Amino acid sequence: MAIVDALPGPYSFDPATTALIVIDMQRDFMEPGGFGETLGNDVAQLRRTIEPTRALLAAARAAGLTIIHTREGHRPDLSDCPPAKLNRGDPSLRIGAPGPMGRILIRGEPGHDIIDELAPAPGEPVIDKPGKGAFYATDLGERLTAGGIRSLVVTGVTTEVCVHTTVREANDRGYECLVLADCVGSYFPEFQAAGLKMIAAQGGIFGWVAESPAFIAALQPVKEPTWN
Ligand code: C5J
Repeated sequence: MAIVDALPGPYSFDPATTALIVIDMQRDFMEPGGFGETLGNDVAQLRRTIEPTRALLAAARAAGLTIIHTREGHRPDLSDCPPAKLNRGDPSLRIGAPGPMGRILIRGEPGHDIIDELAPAPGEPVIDKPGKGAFYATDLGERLTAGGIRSLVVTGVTTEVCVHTTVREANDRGYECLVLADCVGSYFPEFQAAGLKMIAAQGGIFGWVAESPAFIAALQPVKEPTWN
């Protein structure tokens, strides 16, 4: 077992049964003109996560860790986007409207894809999800079960929305989750701080929190890669 210095205490994991999940590092959230900005957010707040996540991906690939990427988005006919989501808030461009990077949050459009810096490597699964959580209406759970995965290292954006929802879903399903603080980002610094605190509070009510260099230092090569 590898051990990471984390909050609320040491996080133990077996690299052979651990997956790195990179949540929604898409242009629509990370770059000007996308969904995040249409909601009035400053995308610059998220960009500090890119370099640490790039280093993390390189280390995880070198160790043979299972790596899974997710993207939030919808079918072109919006049949998987509930009206409650479509009509929520007061964005300058709604989901499905044409923007500078194509239709907002629609699968197949440039804005929906993962930023070039963190592009998935060949063979790394990309899970398309219509909701905030990566388990809802996807085959993530089945894939993890098939791969014998029991621990999840979670990164991505945004901390209090899709990262939190996924960690909560995973926690209820029995996964041991480690969230890497420098590799998750929020448009709101106060939500970033509170979101991380909420995970590790009460003895790790949802999981553990650590910095990516501590995780990388603890990472050992997977002897027998599971399924990617
Ligand atoms: C949001 C996400 N914030 N990936 N999505 O709408 O967190």
